[in-house]
Amino acid sequence: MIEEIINNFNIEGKIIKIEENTSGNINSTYAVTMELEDGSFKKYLVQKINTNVFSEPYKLMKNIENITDYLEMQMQKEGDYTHKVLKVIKTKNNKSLCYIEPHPGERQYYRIYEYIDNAIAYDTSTDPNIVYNTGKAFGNFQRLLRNYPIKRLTETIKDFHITDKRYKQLMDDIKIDSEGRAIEVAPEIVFILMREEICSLITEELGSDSIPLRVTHNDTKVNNVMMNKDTNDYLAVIDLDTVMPGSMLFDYGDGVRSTAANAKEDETDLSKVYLNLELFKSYTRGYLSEMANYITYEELSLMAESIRIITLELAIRFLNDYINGDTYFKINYEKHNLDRARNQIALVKDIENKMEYIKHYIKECYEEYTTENNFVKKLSKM
Ligand code: GN1
Ligand code: MG
Repeated sequence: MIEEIINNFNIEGKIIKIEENTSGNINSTYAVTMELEDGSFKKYLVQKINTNVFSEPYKLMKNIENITDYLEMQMQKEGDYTHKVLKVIKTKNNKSLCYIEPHPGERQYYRIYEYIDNAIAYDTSTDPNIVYNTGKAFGNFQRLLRNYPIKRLTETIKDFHITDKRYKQLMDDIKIDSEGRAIEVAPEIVFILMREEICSLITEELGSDSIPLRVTHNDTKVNNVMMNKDTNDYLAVIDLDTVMPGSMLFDYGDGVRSTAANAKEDETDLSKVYLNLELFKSYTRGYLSEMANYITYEELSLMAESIRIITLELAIRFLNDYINGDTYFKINYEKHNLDRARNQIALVKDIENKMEYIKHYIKECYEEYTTENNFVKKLSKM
């Protein structure tokens, strides 16, 4: 099947290897190696878009093409030839996607990216340098896109990080309890109920001057940055499906949640699940080294809370998917989503215990990276 798909694209050579990459929770990804006529090899990334999650794949690809073109232009302007941008390969009919119909009425959409050579994506990392560079990569991404006209972007998933809506959805689905699983997760439900008020802290003001809509990535996990294998500098930000208007707070918070957690998202030994403060500091430094001069006072003051809010949001989403019978995230075993939810709840608890330290460090780091004018203006309000 992959062969049939490749044939539709503007790609030379013959397939010699197909490897599945199983790290994503949504799309299916394959690395394909082609042998060219001169005997050299070229690799590509083939992805099947999950249309359950992304219902308008062509609009999604338009976003990606717009963003990658713009990023490339900005990087050239800045003379940055070290870092890379994802490159979309077009079909022979000059389309960004090809679709096949393996069964009548079932359309599958595929896209292809050029493979980024000499790169590696980590699922977790305990190396402060890698974490710093991950924060820098996402900070750089936002900085380069800060003047992009966001009206040109489609919302690929409606209300993606509207945490209070996620909360409400969970509460509605608990009432329906289609799988009869609610009783089993009563303690988790209570934990979330007790935090209702933080769910709207960011979204209430989202879109105003104080928490402006920006071009955001919305899935700033450590494995969504390709790192240079030799130097551990970042090479490129990937997984651009959820790039859309949003708040920098969710990107920053999710970056810390994902890179500074001591264990994987589905670790079941909860004694291993905590926020590693060294890594939190590295991520924050990387991020603010790019973005300190561009954030508002309100954004700055909510950065610490954003880590807690997005982690709670993930707990809500995983638990909701468990309650609904696991229809959204890919699972490897029956209680996978429940384990993920419990893991995220453990992380929220630890973040809460460390909140004062987190707040203090963000302020200190901001002072270090911002220019004097911004600094005086914003800190005088704190
Ligand atoms: C999904 O597919 P992946 O792993 O990049 C999800 C994110 C979650 C993440 C949790 C479109 O991302 O929002 O934070 O799982 N993506 C979508 O691991 O829902
Ligand atoms: Mg991903």
